[in-house]
Formats: sequence, structure tokens, C-alpha cells
Amino acid sequence: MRILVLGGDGFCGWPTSLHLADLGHEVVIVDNLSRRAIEHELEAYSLTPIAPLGTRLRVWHDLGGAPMRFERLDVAREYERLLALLERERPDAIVHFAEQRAAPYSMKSSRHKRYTVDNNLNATHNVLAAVVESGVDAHLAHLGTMGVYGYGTAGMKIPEGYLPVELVGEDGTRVRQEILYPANPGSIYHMTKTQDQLFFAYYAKNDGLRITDLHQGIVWGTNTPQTLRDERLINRFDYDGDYGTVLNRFLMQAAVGYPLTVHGSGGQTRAFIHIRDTVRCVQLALENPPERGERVRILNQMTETHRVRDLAEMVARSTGATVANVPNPRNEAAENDLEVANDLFIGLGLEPTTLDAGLLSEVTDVARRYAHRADLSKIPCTSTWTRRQAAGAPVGVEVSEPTPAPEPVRRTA
Ligand code: NAD
Ligand code: USQ
Repeated sequence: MRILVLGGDGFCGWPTSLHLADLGHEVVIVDNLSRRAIEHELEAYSLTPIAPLGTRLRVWHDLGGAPMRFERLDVAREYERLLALLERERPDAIVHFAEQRAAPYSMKSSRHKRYTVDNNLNATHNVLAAVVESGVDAHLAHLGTMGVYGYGTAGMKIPEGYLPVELVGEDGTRVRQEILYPANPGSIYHMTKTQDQLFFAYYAKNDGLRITDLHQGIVWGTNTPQTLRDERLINRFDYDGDYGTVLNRFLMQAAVGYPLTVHGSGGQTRAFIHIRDTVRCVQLALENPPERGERVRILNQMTETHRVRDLAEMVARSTGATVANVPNPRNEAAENDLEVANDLFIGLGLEPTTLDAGLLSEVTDVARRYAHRADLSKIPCTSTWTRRQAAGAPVGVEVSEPTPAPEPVRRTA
């Protein structure tokens, strides 16, 4: 297949591009390098010394990898160039990673909120509009998030995208339907992903586009077999308070002797997936596209769920690190249970990589090797969700209880 990987220089996009190229696909990376620009804005750099993209591509080629091409392009802003690219390349598939993906970054200020909304919604909509205008029959696989569902379970496993409901009409007629699972975003970033879903539903319905939305959990790990072939192919490793995600942060913190930063009581339960499974899932999704006219295919791309404090205890036990409960800068429930269905990927043949001591220590080893590059002042999460939290209000005070269901309306004869 000829595959465009939008956002192919990023944490998930780079190893995915390598994996797809290794399988014999023709890969064209499209990226505006905004993530590298944000590193400079935050003065917080990847712990691993990532090479410039030109070097990455040259080294890959020199090592015998199938050549990959690169188009530097802003998917959100350069619509005409994107359209011309699609018309020229006529890809069989497009993998869309090209969004601003950090929840804390999206909450830093109005500017960051507006940037995240502008960038993510325009990137997604431009891709869809360009596929239609170019007439290219490309399957679009988008990286969405588990966070579109919120993290509550309502006593059931979170299904894969759609919720079966039964509607009761005035005359008692019962109609069964499947609707998009109600969106419940916890940050501006997550909100953009819930809105992406509506773009997809519309374009699948109106234009018959073939779309897969992969609702991915928190990705951990750093390397894949391909990124390990040469240090200049190494993947990025974010540990800072905006872009670092929880498990990789804990493993890095343990490696540099920093107390593990558990937010509040650490009662949050989240879905996780190892980066090696991310690249396999994208492969499986591309090998199993929906038919034209089919509704958006939604798969939960995660392999296990864990509670944050359990992860911290596990890392502390295995490394001797200490745990520090720090005030939670986010507006999120203090405790949640989470059960998630992932039958579709299992049915496609995914053999889940789950947390094991070997993989955890592999990440800690990477972090130890590059510990000299760490700037410990970038570890604390300083982005707050609300003005009250910014002013130092106690944790959790703004988390509202779920609105009680209204009393049923009694009809009088
Ligand atoms: P990342 O920031 O490392 O990579 C995103 C890439 O997209 C970067 O290289 C960036 O330069 C590029 N990009 C952003 N906006 C662009 C634009 N307008 N035009 C062109 N390129 C643009 O993020 P990541 O961790 O690789 O995440 C990739 C995708 O996967 C995101 O959409 C994210 O929401 C999703 N995801 C990530 C995780 C995770 O834990 N990392 C979990 C679930 C879902
Ligand atoms: N947390 C801590 N301590 C830390 C960092 C985080 O306790 O030092 C807690 C947070 O409060 C939160 C949980 O860990 O409850 C997860 O935070 P995270 O930063 O690891 O993940 P999140 O902000 O949800 O975002 C990440 C990716 C995003 C992706 C999402 C998948 O950055 O792109 O969409 O994971 S999911 O969480 O399933 O929605």
C-alpha cells in the first residue's frame, strides 16, 4: 500500500512509519514539525536525543530500510498543498496522528486552548475535505482517544464506539438503535477528539468515506524493534509535566531519583497500551478497512487498565522509588473504575503486550541512559484545569457530582 502518515515524526507516528515501511509499504511522512517547535516553547525536550527527521530518514535508508519520503506541511492550515499531495500520491491509506495531543498543554491558557482547537479540528476536517475533493479512495485511520468516553463505566464495559439503546415512543413503540457512546471529554484536547468523531460520522454518511477511528489508551514504552536498530532512529521520550504521560513519567522519575508524582490519591483508572502494540494495531486496522458506505469503524486500542496509585506502587516496589502525593492540577474525579471492551482488535489477531517487569525495566534503562539530559524543573505538572486551581484552591473542589436524573414526568389524565 502507499500510505501517508500524517504526524509521522511524533511519538506514535515515527515508530508506526518505520513498522509500516518494514512491512513493505510505501510510506510518505507528512508533518509540520510543530511538536519540535513546542519543545522549544516549553524548553522541555525529549529525554532521548531524537535526531532531525532528515537524519532519521537517511539512517533508515542507509540501514537497508525501504525509503520513506517526507513532506513538510501543516495539515490544519495548508489545505491546497494537502489536496495537491493527495492528488499526486493517490494513497491507499492515510494514518492521521497530526494533532496536538497533550491534555495539560491544551489547558495552559486561552491561547493553548484555541491553538489545540484550531489545529486539531482543522487538521481533521482538511483531511476529510481533501479526500472528497481529490476523489482518492483512501482508507483513513485516525488516532482518537479513550478519553472521548470519559472514564466512568456506568456498570458496564465501555463498548467500541457505539452504544445500543432502546427508545420508547409516545405510543409505546420500542425502537432499537446504536448511537455514538455519549462524549464526556475531560480537557480541551479530549474535546477536540470528541468533535473529530462527528466529522467522521458525517463524511462516512454523506460521502461514503472509509474511516476507522482508533480510540487509544495511554501509550507507554519508547522503542520498537525498528527504532532500536540505530541510536539515530530512537523514539522520543516525553517526561515533562505537559507531554509526559503517567507511566513513562513514573519510570523516568524512578530512574532519576525523583519522587513519583501521584496526583491526589491516585484513584484514576486509565487504559494503557505499549508502543509496540500501537504500531501493530495500526497495521491491523489498515489491513482490515471498512467497506465504502459502512459506518465509521471504531476500535478501542488498549490492552489493559490500571489505577494510577497501583502503577506508582508497582514502580516503587521494583525500583525503590518513593511516592509523593501531589495536589491534582486537573479537574477529574478522584476515583474511577474503568472496564473497556477491546474484542475487535483481539478478533483481528492482536496479542496484547501487557505490563511486565522486563518491559518496565527496559523503559527505566532508557531513562537511566539519558538521565543526564533530564531537566528536573520540567517534571511538575503546572498546567491547571480551572482558575480556582490556578489560585491554589484545594484539589477536587471543582469536580461536580453527576447531575441527578430528572424525576419522571407524571401525566395526568
Ligand atoms: P506527538 O505530538 O508526539 O506527535 C504528533 C505529530 O503530529 C507531531 O510530530 C507534530 O509535529 C504533528 N502535527 C501536529 N499538528 C500538525 C499539523 N497541523 N500538521 C502536520 N503535522 C502536525 O503525539 P503522539 O503521542 O505521537 O500522538 C499521536 C496521535 O495519537 C495524536 O492524535 C494523539 O491524540 C493520539 N494518541 C496518543 C496517545 C499517547 O499516549 N501518546 C494516546 C492516545 C491517542
Ligand atoms: N497523572 C498523575 N501523575 C502524573 C501524571 C499524570 O497522577 O505525573 C494522572 C493524571 O491526573 C490522569 C492520569 O494520570 O488522571 C493520566 O494522565 P496522562 O497524562 O498519562 O494521560 P492523559 O492526559 O489522559 O493523555 C494521554 C495522552 C493523550 C491520550 C490519552 C489517552 O497524552 O494523547 O489521548 O492519554 S486516555 O487517557 O485514555 O484518554
